[in-house]
Order: sequence, then C-alpha cells, then structure tokens
Amino acid sequence: MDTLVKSINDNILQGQHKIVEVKTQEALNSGIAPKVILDEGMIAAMAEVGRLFEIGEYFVPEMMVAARAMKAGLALLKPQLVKANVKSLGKVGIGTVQGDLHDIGKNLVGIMLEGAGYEILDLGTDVSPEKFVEAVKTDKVDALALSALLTTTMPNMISTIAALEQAGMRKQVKVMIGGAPITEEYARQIGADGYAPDASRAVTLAKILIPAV
Ligand code: B12
Repeated sequence: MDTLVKSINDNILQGQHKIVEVKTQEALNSGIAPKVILDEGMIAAMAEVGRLFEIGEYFVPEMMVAARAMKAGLALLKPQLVKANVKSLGKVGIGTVQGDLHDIGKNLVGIMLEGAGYEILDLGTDVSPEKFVEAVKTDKVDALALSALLTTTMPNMISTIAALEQAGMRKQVKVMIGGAPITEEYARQIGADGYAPDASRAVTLAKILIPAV
C-alpha cells in the first residue's frame, strides 16, 4: 500500500481528522486515484474499526472519532468522485432507516449516484417510513435508497415498504436497499426491487431500476 494511503488508513483508525484531511489532499495532489484512497485508505479503515469494536478494543467514542476522520477525508474526495453531469438520469431519495444513525455508507452511495448523473434528495438518518412516503408524494422521486447498518433497524425497511403500499405509492417508486447486514436474499424476502453491496454497484443497480428518459 502507498505510504500516503496507509497514513490515511492509520489516522482514521486513530481518529485524527485534521491529519486525514492533510494526507488526503497530499494523496490527491500526488495523483493517487480517488478510488484507491477511498477503498484502501478509508473503507478498509472503517472495516478495521468495526473489527476492533467487535473484539472489545474500540468503544463507541473511538468509532465516532474514526467516523469523523473518514468524513473529513471524504469531503475532499467528493468533488473528484462527482463529475458534472448536465442531464439528470432521475431523482433518488436516500436515507438511513428509522432508529439508525449510520450515514457514511449512505453518503457514499449518494455521492456515487450523483456522480453518475442522478439527482439526490438526501433525507438524512433516522428517517421514518412516513418521511420516505412524503418524498415520493411531494418530491416525486423515481427511486428510494434505504440504508441500514444495524440488524435491529433492518425491519424498518419492511415498515417503509408497507407504508408505501398503504399510501398506494409502491408501484410508482423503485426501492433499493443496502448496508452491511443486508443481503440479496433479504431484499427479495421483503419485496424490495434491488440490493447492492457497495456504492459503485448501487450505480449499476440504479441504471437497471430507473429507466433512462
Ligand atoms: C462508524 C460506526 C458507527 C458511528 C457512525 C457514525 C456515522 N456518522 O455514520 C457511531 C459511533 C455513531 C456508531 C454507533 C453505533 N453503532 Co456502529 N459502526 C460503525 C462502523 C465502525 C463503520 C460503519 C461505516 O461507516 N462503514 C463504512 C461504510 C462506507 O460502509 P457501509 O456503511 O457498510 O456502506 C457501504 C455498503 O454497505 C453499501 N450501502 C450502504 N448503504 C446503502 C444503501 C443502499 C441503497 C445501497 C444500494 C448500498 C448501501 O454501500 C456503502 C459504500 O460502499 C460499523 C462497523 C462495520 N464494519 O460496518 C459499526 C457497526 C455498524 N455499529 C454497530 C453498533 C452495535 C453500533 C451501536 C448500537 C453502538 C452502541 N452500543 O451505541 C450504535 C448505534 C447508533 C444508531 N442508533 O445508529 C455494529 C452493528 C451490529 C449489528 N449487527 O447490528 C457494527 C457492525 C460494529 C460491530 N462490528 O459490532 N457506529
């Protein structure tokens, strides 16, 4: 691994957001591909944070500072990942489901979709089924992208789909889901239109689900 990329990875693990910012800028300046910085420097570091949390070496405060450090670096990567697209391919309402505050993965999916030419309506975190329904009603989104990182909040994807059905709006919107505990099988089970394991495959999925206009 490149030493700058390794330094970004190490400093995310240590929650050093200022250093992550500086090193990310240096890495970009030295011509390292944004995707390499993202995958090897940032996403790999967050996976390690999760592992350390699981074995009891990290606690919530360490996860929080690591997340803040990743966000600082990601903000610098965003303009490189999002290229100007003239015509919108469709509108996607994206949010983390009710009870869930994890937003790094959701933000990344939003950035990649935006980069691919979709208009993004970011509904934030802890989004209630009613708020998702409202986005379909009022903002006329073509698709909803639901994120969940906790096994305890996954069922709120079911509630969201049920709320869409109850409002008579299920047929007019595509529902794509994702997040670390989500699987293709789960998507099928709950009647979602599709699942993708990461942000770049979320773009491939959107292209399949949202017909080009
Ligand atoms: C950072 C973090 C936090 C931060 C979140 C900060 C933030 N602003 O997001 C904080 C400290 C707040 C936090 C809190 C908690 N967390 Co936490 N957290 C993490 C951690 C370490 C990293 C998550 C992350 O950002 N990953 C990096 C991103 C890029 O990956 P990602 O989210 O998976 O997203 C990718 C894909 O999944 C996919 N994707 C994501 N969303 C979507 C949506 C669509 C539509 C599609 C197509 C794809 C897609 O694309 C993304 C990009 O490639 C994970 C560990 C892990 N390995 O996931 C634990 C983890 C998710 N947390 C966990 C826990 C237990 C908690 C707490 C309950 C801890 C506590 N006791 O309080 C709380 C819950 C708070 C709440 N109500 O939400 C557990 C969940 C266990 C479980 N089975 O449910 C994990 C797995 C840690 C562990 N190993 O035990 N956490």
